[in-house]
Amino acid sequence: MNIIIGHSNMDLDCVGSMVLAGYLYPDYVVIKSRLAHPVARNVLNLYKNSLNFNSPRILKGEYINSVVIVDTRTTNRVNEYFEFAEYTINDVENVTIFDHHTADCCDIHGADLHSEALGSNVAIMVRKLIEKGITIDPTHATIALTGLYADTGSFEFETTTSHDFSAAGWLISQGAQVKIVRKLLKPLKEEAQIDIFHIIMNKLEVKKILGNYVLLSFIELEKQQSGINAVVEKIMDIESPDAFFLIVSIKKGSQTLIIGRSQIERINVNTLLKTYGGGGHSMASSAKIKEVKDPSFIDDFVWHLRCSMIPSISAGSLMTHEVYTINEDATLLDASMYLEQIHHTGCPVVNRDEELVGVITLRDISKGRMAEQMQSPVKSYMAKKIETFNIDSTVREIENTFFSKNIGHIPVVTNKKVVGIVTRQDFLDHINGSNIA
Ligand SMILES: [Mn+2]
Repeated sequence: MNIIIGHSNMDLDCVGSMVLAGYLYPDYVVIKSRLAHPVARNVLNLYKNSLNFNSPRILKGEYINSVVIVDTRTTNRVNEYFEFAEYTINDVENVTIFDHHTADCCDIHGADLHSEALGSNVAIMVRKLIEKGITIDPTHATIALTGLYADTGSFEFETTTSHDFSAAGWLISQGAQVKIVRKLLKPLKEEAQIDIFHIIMNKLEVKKILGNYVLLSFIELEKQQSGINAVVEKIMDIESPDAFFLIVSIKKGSQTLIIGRSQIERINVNTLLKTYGGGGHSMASSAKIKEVKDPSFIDDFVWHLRCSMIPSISAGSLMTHEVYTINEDATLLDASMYLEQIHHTGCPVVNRDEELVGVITLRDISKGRMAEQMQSPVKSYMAKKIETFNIDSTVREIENTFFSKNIGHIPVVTNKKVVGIVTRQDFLDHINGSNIA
């Protein structure tokens, strides 16, 4: 027998990839995991008739010749499928893998690995279908597109590539319906999810860890609840932290679940949760600890983050060190000539002790010119209430300032002295990635 499998606890991208693998290997039997994410389960139920997914039970006593694996490359995520077989994945002769978890190490020996760092695994499958000139059924295109949306966060995750967009285009050309995708993705349908949402929100803790804005929540449940991932997504949407960790202590089966989400490349939740035996993506990962933790665990966990996280970029690393300042007693005429000489539209003003006292701009000077006051000192026309950063101001604080205030450059101050300046352009260069230290 030849089979197609995904990973345990199938998600939408996994289901979509399995469906598409069925077109690449039409005579293979698709085997489903016993576990599926709630949103994936909805899709499995709704499309039961057009999905020919089989239980792993049918493998009992069968000899498996070839296996196609999608959306994972690790043994422990496929072991479940071999429960009924008398051997493991590493005993199978022909293994072909299509997987986008390029950061994971492939421990399935001798496998033919098709690995591409795309936002969704579905996009890898679509590329293979296009190469082979295979067309697909509109319903299957919709299911695949749903997986693609899920794993790219509707194209908003940083891992999204141009191939994900192209693959989405191709799926739509095959008849995929975006309006159905939207319905299938919609989280928080069930009352229980809304309850959990409120429990998590009530326990939300905000921590600034090495300049990163991290949210944490520790909750205790009697038994495992489905649909928590969707709740986590919702909270990411609403709160928009750099990262969010939900710790769920579950009495029944004595276990603790840690779910991690990140929206910036610097915080790799997959690496951070590896310590607890976790697995997943750099942006979404989870770990299961086989004991019930009490709320004090959150302190241990924060300590772990403090030791392992990459510090956020701060004003100190973004700023331009060379700063032109002018003395508060200089005249407006001096200041106008000085600004022209340094090609700036404004600069910080300092007192005799080199301490920052204000900012003077060409606009302030022109007010003085209109009042024929060009011999007046800078200090009588400068802005005295000014925005400043300190060396440790985080990118998030810098972003907030540039988003909310119409200011082009902001002095960085240590002990009242100007040590640098962060300009709008410095910030734009940073978010474009050209200035990431
Ligand atoms: Mn995936």
